[in-house]
Amino acid sequence: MSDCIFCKMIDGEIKPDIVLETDSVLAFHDSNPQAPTHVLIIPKQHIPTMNDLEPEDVRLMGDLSLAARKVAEREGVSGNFRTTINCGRDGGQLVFHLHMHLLGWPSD
Ligand code: D5M
Repeated sequence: MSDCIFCKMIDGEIKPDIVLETDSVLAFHDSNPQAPTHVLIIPKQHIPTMNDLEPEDVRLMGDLSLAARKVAEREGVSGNFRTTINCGRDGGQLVFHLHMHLLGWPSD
């Protein structure tokens, strides 16, 4: 999608602060952090929202979850994080390329 900011990151046109990259997933620091650690984990495939998921995307959603685990480890928040996927404008979604927020806090 040529006008999608997250696709531009995947294509290298915009350079995010990357935490993790795999064949199917990119993870980078959110530009407007809502917690000490705030990382977005996105599929490289352009899927606008959760409402657009198809049965063949099950593996990809698993990839997102495994990436979240690795991101939490890398960021040192394995014991203290949560993930959220906003769906639709009234669900708080601003960027229409499916993404998982990982919000994490350091241990005491
Ligand atoms: O979350 C969209 C998120 O995308 C929001 O937390 C800001 C983040 N964002 C937007 N542009 C950028 C860039 N350029 N770098 C990093 N993070 C960005 P949503 O769930 O759609 O409300």
